[in-house]
Amino acid sequence: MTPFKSPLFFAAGLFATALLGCSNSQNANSTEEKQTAKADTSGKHYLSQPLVTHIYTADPSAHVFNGRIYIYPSHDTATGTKEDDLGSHFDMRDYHILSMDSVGGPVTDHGVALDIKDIPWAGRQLWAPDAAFANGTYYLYFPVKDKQDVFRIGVATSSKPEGPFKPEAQPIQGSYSIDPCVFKDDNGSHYMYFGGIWGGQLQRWNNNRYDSTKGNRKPDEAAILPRVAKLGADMKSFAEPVKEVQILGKDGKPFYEKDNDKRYFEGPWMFKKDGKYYFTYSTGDTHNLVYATGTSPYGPFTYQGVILNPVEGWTTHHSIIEKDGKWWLFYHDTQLSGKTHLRNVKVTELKFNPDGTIQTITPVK
Ligand code: FUB
Repeated sequence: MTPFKSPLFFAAGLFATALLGCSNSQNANSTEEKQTAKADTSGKHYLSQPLVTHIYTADPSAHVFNGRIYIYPSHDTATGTKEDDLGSHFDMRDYHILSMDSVGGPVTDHGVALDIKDIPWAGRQLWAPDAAFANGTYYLYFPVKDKQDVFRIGVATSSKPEGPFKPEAQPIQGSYSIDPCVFKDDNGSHYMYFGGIWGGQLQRWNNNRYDSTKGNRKPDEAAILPRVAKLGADMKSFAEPVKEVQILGKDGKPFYEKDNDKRYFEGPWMFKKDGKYYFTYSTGDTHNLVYATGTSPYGPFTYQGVILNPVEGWTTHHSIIEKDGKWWLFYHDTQLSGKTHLRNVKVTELKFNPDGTIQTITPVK
């Protein structure tokens, strides 16, 4: 996660849409949130428009449950927390889940699904969540700093996809850092991918041990890798020690930190198409959403290319689902606010070439 000094952040203008018929006006909880709908005077062409405008939302993890699309986003809020290079201004305190029958249809905001005050071990900063369904139960996975200010990943359960969710008393044992993505393979096994560098603290973890003094890697050092662990049948524990996910360049060699237009930063997602595993992620400080492919959920994955060119705002984060024979990319930008920590989720179609490669999308012109 993100320093606030980036050129993209400062360049972001103020633009918004006045007419976004699909949003629900409930639950806006700050003056700033209520003032989001402004006329778009930027002259820019956005590929798509925010899914809701009454609250700020980011990091959309989309799933199809019972034939309906559910989106599990972060709920960005203007709490007034001072900006810093570790992303303290991303000071989110609850989750709202959104849903819609199909892309382009009305979007429902189901209200607060989980509040930080109800998570016994949480300190601050509820970041990008994900969800899964198994055992007749919906599971919400969420990163939050514990009371020692170390990011851990928690789990909460509900009988409904939209919640409300009840959190477990402790984080998942052995979990750390941010951005959980839970993938269900064809054989029913679930895997959690996670990790984010800089504000997400992944650089402090080596061999699953925490060292608060470890800083970011130097340009000629090996790039930090995302992590994976198979989930236990209870969906609340890891069934194995956390492993690194190898990402290789097309030359078969691992990336260095200086390969920052391709190396992993944060925001993992996994999907499977035509028997191939697609591991997708954000390159962070170069603002690309990229993908790598492999033949096992553990990797190694070979870098293939860019899915989404940089959006407005410093962060970029996504998910990919198939619904009714089409593939959809959920992402965010800062169209409504022009502020890097007050984002809005969007969706656009994702297209594949016959050989399985992905057509690069440009989100704003
Ligand atoms: O929303 C907070 C953080 O910003 C997420 O965890 C990252 O992926 C980035 O989008």
